[in-house]
Amino acid sequence: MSTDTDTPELTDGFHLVVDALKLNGIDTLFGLPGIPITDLARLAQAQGMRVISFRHEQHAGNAAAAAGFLTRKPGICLTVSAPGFLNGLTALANATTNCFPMILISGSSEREIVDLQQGDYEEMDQLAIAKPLCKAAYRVLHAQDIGIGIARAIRAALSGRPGGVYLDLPAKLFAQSMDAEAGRRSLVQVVDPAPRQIPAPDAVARALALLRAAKRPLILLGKGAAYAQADAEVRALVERTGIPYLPMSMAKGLLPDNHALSASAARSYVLAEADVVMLIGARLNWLLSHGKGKTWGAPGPQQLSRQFIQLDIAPTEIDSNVAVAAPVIGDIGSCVSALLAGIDASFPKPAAEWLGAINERKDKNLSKMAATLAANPSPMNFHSALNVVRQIVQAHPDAILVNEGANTLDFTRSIVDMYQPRKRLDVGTWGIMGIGMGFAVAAAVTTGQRVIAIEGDSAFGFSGMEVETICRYQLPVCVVVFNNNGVYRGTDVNPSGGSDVAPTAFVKNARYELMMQAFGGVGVVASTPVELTRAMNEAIASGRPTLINAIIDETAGTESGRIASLNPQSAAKKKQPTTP
Ligand code: ADP
Ligand code: TZD
Repeated sequence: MSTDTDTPELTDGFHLVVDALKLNGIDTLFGLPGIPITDLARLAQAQGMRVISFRHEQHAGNAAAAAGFLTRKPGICLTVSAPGFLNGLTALANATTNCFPMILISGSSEREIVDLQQGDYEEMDQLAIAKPLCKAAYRVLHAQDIGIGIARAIRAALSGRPGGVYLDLPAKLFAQSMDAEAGRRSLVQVVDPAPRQIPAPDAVARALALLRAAKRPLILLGKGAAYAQADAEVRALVERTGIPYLPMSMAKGLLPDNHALSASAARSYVLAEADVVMLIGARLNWLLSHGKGKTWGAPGPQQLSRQFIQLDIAPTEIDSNVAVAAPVIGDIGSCVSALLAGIDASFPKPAAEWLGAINERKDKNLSKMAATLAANPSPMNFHSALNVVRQIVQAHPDAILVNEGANTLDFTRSIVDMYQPRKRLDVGTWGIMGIGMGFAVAAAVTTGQRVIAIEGDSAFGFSGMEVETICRYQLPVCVVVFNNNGVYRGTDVNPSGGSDVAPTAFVKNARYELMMQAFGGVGVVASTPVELTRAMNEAIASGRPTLINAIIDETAGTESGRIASLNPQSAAKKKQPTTP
């Protein structure tokens, strides 16, 4: 194409990056501007993309990761060089660990100077640093390669096991200009970025044979199954086979938690007793005690004879911790559909004895739980506060629940039922604090639904400044800070008797609600379940950014919550000092 004056129309690196992202259906950037990407963010907004600016790159990165999980499109995080890149890198590594697709795009400084270590502005060999921490890392040096670079990044993030990809864009690239028509032709619209992977028929037959012979079968649903968006197929598999299932935390709601076949309230029993366990998009990592040990029953013939079926897209995941008798490799949708094709009305239902034993334990545990939830102690404890959240989520099953903390995490996971797929976002595979506000922003921006963030007071602190971001974009996020004055609890004292407080203790009675008020949002204190109910209902009804400072008994909860066994304790400190 040519202009009136016959000078060729030009494009440049800035435009090509935005055009390439838009061509691939990416409509949102999460980031933090600065040299050299300020104009990129500005142009993206000018070109109709949603650009969500954060106060710290880690939260922009967490938002991108959550957006990737929710949408099956890579979430994009845009940062400046060196420190901005490093701030985003934690989120990229976390996304990779969780199998969420995201792309961290960072500007970088002059290659010639960086590589000779001559001391450039924000000098750092970012590509080399990113490589071991993500699924793939690329650098684009020429404007005409931007299309290919972004296509490779999208494919790497989405195909096979999803994960984080780093894309390094040096400052010089953005200003490089080229003929606009040649630029347009250099862009790539990625065709079928997450190809279906059909499992082998013999693998499916092997899995079906094992299931058919099982006496005490169990299905374990992981966040890979939630991510796959094969909701109807997964539900059909559970219901047609009649096999009880356990959801991992982010798979909660894939089938409603009050489903008759949910074995959540009999978790320890089913893990210890099941003879055939079918994992669907879940890894046998620490969250499942690596498939062995006392979680999986007393050592002995029963544990040794347990057999695993594993549906996963990553073949190397199989046998990661214990032997898997029937691997089924493919995408969850294709694997579950293939299994369903082999399950007709003649497929044997699990023994009534097995289902009866599970139901008996469920009933007992659920009535015990109901009694605990009904208590109304003063001050509130985790249970009485979460009883409110449980009812609010039941009344608003569309809302997305973000959850982090230690006790706040563990109790919320077990008390608050989820009713729809992909409505629960939490600390994931690493148990990482700091995902809260980034995930909440992404959930609100990508789904338009109400978001409820249930946050330990320590957990909230990691991303608390992003309440300004929530207010700035007027997002319908209701943050509930479970304020018990410290990391875990607020009761520790300085063992030396010195004037510093204990390492786990915070300022007592902190006014977290004022943080939201500072930026024009609603800030409320709730000391009772009645006050908490009122404040949450108002937040949901208005959709206004709200922070509820929920006052929790500072003696409630335990150190490290339910994973205290992973917390080494000094034996030496328990000994009496020896006299010289
Ligand atoms: P959880 O923490 O819920 O147990 P994990 O993150 O440990 O779940 O496991 C998720 C698994 O799902 C990973 O092994 C990953 O390879 C797999 N996975 C992710 N997406 C898909 C998909 N679309 N199809 C098949 N497997 C998938
Ligand atoms: N830093 C990071 C990035 N992740 C972590 N998981 C931790 C530190 C260690 N940690 C936990 O594992 S939970 C937690 C920390 C600091 C906070 C617990 O306190 P809380 O929750 O106030 O958020 P509860 O509900 O009061 O226990």
